[in-house]
Amino acid sequence: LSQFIRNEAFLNKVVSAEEAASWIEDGMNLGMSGFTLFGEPKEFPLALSKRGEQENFKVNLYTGASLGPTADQSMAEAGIINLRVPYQGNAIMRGKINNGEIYYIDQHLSHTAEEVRKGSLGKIDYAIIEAAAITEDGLVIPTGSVGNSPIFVEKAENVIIEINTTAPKAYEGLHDIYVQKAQGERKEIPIYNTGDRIGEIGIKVDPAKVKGIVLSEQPDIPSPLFEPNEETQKIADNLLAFLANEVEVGNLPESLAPLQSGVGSVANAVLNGMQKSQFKDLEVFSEVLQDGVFDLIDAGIVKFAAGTAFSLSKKRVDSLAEDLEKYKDKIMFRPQEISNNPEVIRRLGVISFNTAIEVDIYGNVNSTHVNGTKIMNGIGGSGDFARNARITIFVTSSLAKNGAISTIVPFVSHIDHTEHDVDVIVTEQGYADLRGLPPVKRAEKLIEIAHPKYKEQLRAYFEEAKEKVGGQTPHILEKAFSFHNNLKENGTMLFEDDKIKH
Ligand code: 0RQ
Repeated sequence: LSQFIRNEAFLNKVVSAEEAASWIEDGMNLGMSGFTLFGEPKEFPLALSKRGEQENFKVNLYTGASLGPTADQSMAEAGIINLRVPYQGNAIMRGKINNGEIYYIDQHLSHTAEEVRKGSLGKIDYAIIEAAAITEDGLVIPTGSVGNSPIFVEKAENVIIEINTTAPKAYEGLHDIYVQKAQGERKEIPIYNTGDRIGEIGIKVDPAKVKGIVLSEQPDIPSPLFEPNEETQKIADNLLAFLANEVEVGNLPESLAPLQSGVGSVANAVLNGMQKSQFKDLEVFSEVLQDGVFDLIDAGIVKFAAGTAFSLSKKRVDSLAEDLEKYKDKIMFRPQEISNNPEVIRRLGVISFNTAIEVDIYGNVNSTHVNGTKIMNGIGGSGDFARNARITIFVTSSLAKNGAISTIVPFVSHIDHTEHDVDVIVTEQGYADLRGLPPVKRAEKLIEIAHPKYKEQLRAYFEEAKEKVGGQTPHILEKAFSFHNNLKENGTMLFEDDKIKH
């Protein structure tokens, strides 16, 4: 035990997960570590969920981002969550949010720490943080994510630390914990290069606040492996063609600019594609580091990658301890308030690419809601990057649900990223570079990359809107959701021929 808890002040605090769970009361606010299934406590939430099966209580759960089966899922199933903030991605939890059993605040991931600091989410009763070790100096070493753990620990009345004895030793030294000061005491965040180290290797905690230490042997849960398929490959090829053109015309060097990539299949296909590209000496300034980043480091193409969390497949989880030793000086995790910070994103000139659910003909992007109503996951960090990046790219397949849905529509049913934030849209049909174009010209470009079976319908709407209504951004409001209404009534966005002509 003394190799994990190296400071005596903490040694006599070890308790069972059940005992720690028994301290939680109805209505409490819990700040938990964890981000994209990495770095979340596991024994504690399982014990709390078990208690919830016998007793009636609910808590508000704040985290970095999405948690996995042992936390988000087990707690949702046990019915013990009142409010969830700021991101989730679990099917069971999503269902309960959409049927009204759980409240959810879908928040920019760089904002949550400041909301906690300001007190607008209430006081944090307990911070529950997974750790690889507690050092001699009393620093808590996080595991595969930092997320919002520093602010939760700072503001919490009580802290529970879950030491994961299976965590790779090389986590120690990987993190760069810089905590933003309160308003009035702030200076610039001194990151001028992706790899600048500005903080400590762990989270400072007052031993008096640590009420208990729980031990865990549960490893992190791997994410699915996203192998490129024909479609995601085409989207990736189109995005890479856009970047290659930027290099060719002299807008970007071959090292591009620090990259942020969303999670999922297209992001992985793009990173895969970069292995065979002309780009070199790349840097990653992102939120989540997935398999593709390690592959690019292996291939000598990425020279440094900073983020706030891993999201890795089984293969990379299995080799993580070895990879971390190998790449210790090439990878860094910061709190999400810093990894996603607008000031730093703007200073470094990040190129960002994230996935859209739907895009409208003027370039507004919906990343979160199906048919304007049902939440999918959340905005995550996509807004932090989209508003502030040097080039903001969104990718999507032009069709969803076997062609019943066109992802390019007259008007998005929910707006996460406005036309003012969006530079380039990429589908398997090509890319639309919207930079420097007014709305009516953006529409021309966007209709070009819609699926051929929906192009005529989109063009008919656009032409009618220009002719009958006109204006800066032509819309016929009665028909702006005609695609969505048709989907609801007929199971497809595709009109019969006579409707296209209106
Ligand atoms: O449905 O799961 O039933 O098959 O949406 O779509 O194509 O598998 O794509 O997994 O990359 O998810 C935007 C949701 C895309 C994700 C989103 C249906 C589709 C499928 C998933 P099924 P795909 P992905 C970094 C940045 C927001 C957060 C973000 C996301 C399912 O990327 O949550 O960017 N992004 N964070 O069939 C109805 C449409 C649809 C649709 C797709 N127009 N209408 N259903 N689907 N388009 C990460 C973090 O911040 C942590």
